[in-house]
Amino acid sequence: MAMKLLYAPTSPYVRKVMAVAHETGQIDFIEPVFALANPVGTNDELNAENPLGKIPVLITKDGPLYDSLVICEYLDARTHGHRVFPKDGPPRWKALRQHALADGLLDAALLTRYEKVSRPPEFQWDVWREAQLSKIRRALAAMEKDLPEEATIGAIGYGCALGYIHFRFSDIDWRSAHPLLGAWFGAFSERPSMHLTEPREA
Ligand SMILES: N[C@@H](CCC(=O)N[C@@H](CS)C(=O)NCC(=O)O)C(=O)O
Repeated sequence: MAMKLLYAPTSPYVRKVMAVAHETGQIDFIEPVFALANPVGTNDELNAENPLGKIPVLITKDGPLYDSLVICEYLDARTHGHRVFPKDGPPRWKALRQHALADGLLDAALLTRYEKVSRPPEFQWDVWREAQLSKIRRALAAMEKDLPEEATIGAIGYGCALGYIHFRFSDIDWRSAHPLLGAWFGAFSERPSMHLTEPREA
């Protein structure tokens, strides 16, 4: 039976879940249901499933699951197909570290975007924005030196984070500064799990 996924087509965290559903052969079990998630808005239906008011949320027979990493691990645990979380040892910690780096980049990118689109101009603070952009720049430099070799949760995290920078921060020319990462991203974006989940405006 299909599970509802509270989602938006622009969310990079949702994309990660969808990509894992593709990679693990479970996309047909996911029923995406649009949910408006806004840090200064209220969506009572979303809040009832996730008190934090954030997407993605996967509605399973055992109740709602959040956040994106938990949902990805849930999907990974129940697949009989390709797994994206290495079972143990150094490959597991490498993949989880890479995922954390990519997710941290996304957190900084979302905070930067919310500062611009959700906060009234008189409350915006350049120092804040610049500090978040510095995190993004440092993360990109670290990613250039730590490229994933397999299609792990780390690689999917990288793909979704770089895809979001491409989508929302096209003024950041990270590809010239980080050519190896750019080449890696170009090749990884060819995977069906990536090109079938590219972000688009709702
Ligand atoms: N750590 C969470 C982050 C999820 C998140 O921030 N999602 C955004 C949409 S891209 C959201 O729901 N924002 C609404 C809010 O911050 O209240 C996860 O990995 O699922």
